[in-house]
Amino acid sequence: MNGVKKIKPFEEPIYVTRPFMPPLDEFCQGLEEIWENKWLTNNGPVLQRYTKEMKDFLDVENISMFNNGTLALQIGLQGLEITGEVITTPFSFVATTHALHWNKIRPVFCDIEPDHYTLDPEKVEAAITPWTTAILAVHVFGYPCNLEALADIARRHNLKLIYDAAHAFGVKIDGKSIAQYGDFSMFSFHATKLYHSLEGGMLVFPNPSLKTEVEYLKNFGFKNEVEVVMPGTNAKMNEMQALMGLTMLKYVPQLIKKRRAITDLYIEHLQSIPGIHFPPLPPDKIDYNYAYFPIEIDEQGFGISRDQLYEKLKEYNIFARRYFYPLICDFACYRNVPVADPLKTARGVAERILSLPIYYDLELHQVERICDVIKFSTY
Ligand code: T4K
Repeated sequence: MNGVKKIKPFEEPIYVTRPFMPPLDEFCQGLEEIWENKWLTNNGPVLQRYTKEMKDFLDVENISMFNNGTLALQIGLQGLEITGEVITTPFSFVATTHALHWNKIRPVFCDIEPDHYTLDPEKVEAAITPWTTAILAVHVFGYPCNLEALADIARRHNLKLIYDAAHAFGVKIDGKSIAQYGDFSMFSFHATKLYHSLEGGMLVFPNPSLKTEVEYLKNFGFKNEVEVVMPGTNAKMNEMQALMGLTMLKYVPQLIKKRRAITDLYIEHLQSIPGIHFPPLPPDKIDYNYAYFPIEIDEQGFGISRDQLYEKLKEYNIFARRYFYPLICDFACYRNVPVADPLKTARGVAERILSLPIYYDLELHQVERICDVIKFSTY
């Protein structure tokens, strides 16, 4: 008899993620203030408070808030005046490369490491040309890149080092925020992230002079009422976003704790299943944020392919996602970008990867049921 038939599909869809919603009354208190003072955007008082609290939270001096992570990244690149070629990963959300494209920068796709899917420093070094100006690395799924090796390459070759830290909010290395690495780090506060501001983004950078530049760029280039000093755009964070971000900040430890419990349970139930692999947890010196729970399906060992499992889960109302498949270099708009490296690891991972549901409101008994469906999916 087919074992899996005995497991009932979920009545409500289980998505790969759901946003955490802070207590409504806390948000409403802030809304009353916004209603009262009628200041909705353009560096309002809530954003100013939020910015200050975020600086304290991360223990950093220089930050700038944006209406989303994509524009933050685009503007950061423009602020640093990056041109020519930038070495980057094909294993990310497509916005990473789009931000280069919008700055007329040529992406150079480079392979990743097999364990945590971040840029492989050896491959990065091999991809450097006279036109290379920067490395754009991604802490994909919140796993820190090989920070020391990348910093060493950047220093030796005089390149800028930029981190797309969209997934890495809350990650620390030896107690220091991951935001404190590189020439800047970009964080996304999109609704699907473990910590969000409805939509939102943030740049963190060590050099205070970048602040003036990015603040102009995100506000049409205005220096004051009558002076426009550069052709900027509109990428400001509004007061509703700032309020959500501010309200959420104190919940971050609690959100990470729950995700850790979910991760532990997935590992406990899935680790002995042949053909299922997952990245090792980062070493002890890293406070990980458990942003995603990616697994790799080896069809030979597991019995069905990643795509068959993905479809099977849907029958049970479970909507896992193939983050990140296809690789960015395989999207129509980037297919013509020359790729020197065969991207062997990235191609393999993209074929096998599946991100399982993980979010604050996911109950542990639901995680067990998802694991049961996976376990019996090959029967
Ligand atoms: N760099 C990296 C490495 C990134 O991952 C991202 C964004 C960026 C840059 C750009 O940052 P932003 O400009 O977005 O700030 C989602 C997110 O839209 C995207 O922000 C995120 N990465 C990417 C990894 O995931 P989709 O197309 O998978 O989202 P969607 O709408 O299919 O949502 C996934 C699931 O989440 C839904 O099935 C249900 C649930 N959901 C979603 C939303 C929007 C909710 O329950 N409520 C919601 O409001 O891209």
